[in-house]
Amino acid sequence: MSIPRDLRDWIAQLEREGELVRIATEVDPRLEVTEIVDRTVRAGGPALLFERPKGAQHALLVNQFGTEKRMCMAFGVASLDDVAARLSEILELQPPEGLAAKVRGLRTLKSLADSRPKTVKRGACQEVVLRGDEVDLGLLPVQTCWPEDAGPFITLPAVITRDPRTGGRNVGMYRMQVLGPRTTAMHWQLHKDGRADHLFTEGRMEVAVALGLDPITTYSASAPLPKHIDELMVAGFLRGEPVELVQGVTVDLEVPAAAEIVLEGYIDKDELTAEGPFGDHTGYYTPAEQFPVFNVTAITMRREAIYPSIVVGKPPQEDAWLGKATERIFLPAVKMTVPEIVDYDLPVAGAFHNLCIVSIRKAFPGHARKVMHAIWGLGMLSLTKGIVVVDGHVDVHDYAEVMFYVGANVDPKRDIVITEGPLDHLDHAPTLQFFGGKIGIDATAKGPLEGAREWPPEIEMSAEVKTLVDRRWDEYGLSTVVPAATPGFRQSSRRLLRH
Ligand SMILES: Cc1cc2nc3c(=O)[nH]c(=O)nc-3n(C[C@H](O)[C@H](O)[C@H](O)COP(=O)(O)O)c2cc1C
Ligand SMILES: [Mn+2]
Repeated sequence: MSIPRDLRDWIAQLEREGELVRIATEVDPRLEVTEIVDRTVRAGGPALLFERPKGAQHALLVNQFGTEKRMCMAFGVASLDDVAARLSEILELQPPEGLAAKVRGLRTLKSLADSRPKTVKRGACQEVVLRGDEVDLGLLPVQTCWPEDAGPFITLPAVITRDPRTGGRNVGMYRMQVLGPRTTAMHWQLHKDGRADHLFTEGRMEVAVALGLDPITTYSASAPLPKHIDELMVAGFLRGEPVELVQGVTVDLEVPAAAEIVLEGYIDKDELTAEGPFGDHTGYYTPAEQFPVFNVTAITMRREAIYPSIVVGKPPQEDAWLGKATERIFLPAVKMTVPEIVDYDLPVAGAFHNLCIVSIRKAFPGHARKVMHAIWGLGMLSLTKGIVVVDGHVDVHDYAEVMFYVGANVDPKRDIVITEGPLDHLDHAPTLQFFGGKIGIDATAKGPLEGAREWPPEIEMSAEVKTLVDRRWDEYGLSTVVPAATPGFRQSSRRLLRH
C-alpha cells in the first residue's frame, strides 16, 4: 500500500479498504456529529465522511485515525514500530565501516536530505481564494463538540508560524474556537512552540492554518518535536517524499500545496480573548482562559474542499491512536537519551500525561529513580504526573501484568517517590495551574543495597516440562478446548482499546 499523497488520495484508499462510510443524510455539526463519532470510535468503526453537514457548504471528514489499522495504513506500515525503526536508523547512524555500511549510511543521509519541504509555483489549495469581506468561517462545518462548549472549535488544524529570531518554521495542532466570520482564538498552551513564537514576536505575527492534509503531515503537527525541528521535514521523511509548499496569498508564509483548506491571517501580540470552555481530552471541560485572537485575511481552498475534524473527550477517542503513534515513533529517541529503557506505555485512559509505565534493564541501586527523573526531564514527557517503573522482562502494554508487579514488588514506604514539577496546562487537579505534585512508583525487584530483604525467585515452570507438555498436548485430549500456548496476563493496552 502506498503512502497517501493528500487527503483525497487517503479518502480513496480508506474507501477501497472498506474503512470509510459516506453519510448522505443531513447531520448537524452541533453535537449530533459528536454522538455518532463517539459510538463509531468505541465500536472500532470506520472513518466517516458527512456529505451534508447542516448549515455548511463543505463535507466533514472525521475518525480518519480511529483504529490501529488505519493509523498503520496512514504510515504505510504493518506495525507502528516499523515507523520507529526507520527513525532509529537516523538516530543510530554511526561512522560506517566497510562498503556495505557506507552505502547504507549514504542512503539514509540522502533520504534525510530529500525530506526537506519543496516550494512549488502552484497549489490545489488555492483553486478558490476568498479575501477580505468574502472570508466567512461559517462556510465550514466546524463542530460544536460537547454541550457546554463555548461554541464551534476547529479541532484538526496544522498551525504554521515562524520563529522571529531564527526564521524557523513550526507546525502545531492547536484547537481554534470560531469567534466570528473572520476571527478565531488560538489555543497554544504554555509549553508549546507556537506560543514561544508568539512571545518572541513584537507587534503582529503572521499565521497560516492548513486543514485537510495527507495523514502523515496532519500527524506531524501533533508530534512533540524539539522546537528547532521543522515538523514538515519530519513529515517528508516519514512520507518518503517532501511536502510541497506554495506561497500564501496574503501572508509571507508557505503553506502545504495539497491542503484542502488554508486559513491565512495574523495575530496581534496583545489582542487576547476568553477561550473555552471546551470538552477536552482530559475528559473534562477546560475552563475559559485568555488566548490570542487569530484574524483571518484569506481562506484558500480546493474546489469542493473537505473539512477535517476530530472529536476529543473522555478516552478512548480518535486521538488515542495519534497518541499511540507518538508513543511508538518516539521510543527510539527516548532510548537515545535513556538507553536502559526497554519499552514504555502511555495508557490511553491516562490522557497521555497522567501516567507512564516504563520498563528498564536495572543495573544499580536507585536505577528506577534515575529513570523517573530522566523522564521528568525529557521533552513533553516532563509533564508526566505518574510514572511506574518495572523490570525489563515485564510487558508494559499488559496492564494486568504491570498491576501484578506494582502490588507484589512495592513497599509504599520505600518505593514511592513524591516530587513536584511542571504539569500539563489543562490538568485541573493540581492546586496551582501548571505546577504540582508527581508520583513515581518503583515496582522493580529490589536488592539489599536498596534496603530490601532477600528477594524471592519468581515462580516459573521449567523449560523441560513445558517442552514435554507441548509435545504431548494432543494426547491429553484438550486441544479442542484449550489452546496449546496460553499467554500470561493479557489485558493489554491494545485489547482495552478495541474492547
Ligand atoms: C487532536 C489534538 C488536539 C490538540 N489540541 C491542542 C491545543 O488545543 N493546544 C495545544 O497546545 N496542544 C494541543 N494538542 C497537542 C499539540 O498538538 C502537541 O503538543 C504538538 O506537539 C504541538 O506542536 P509544537 O510542539 O510544535 O508546539 C493537540 C493534539 C491533538 C492530537
Ligand atoms: Mn514544534
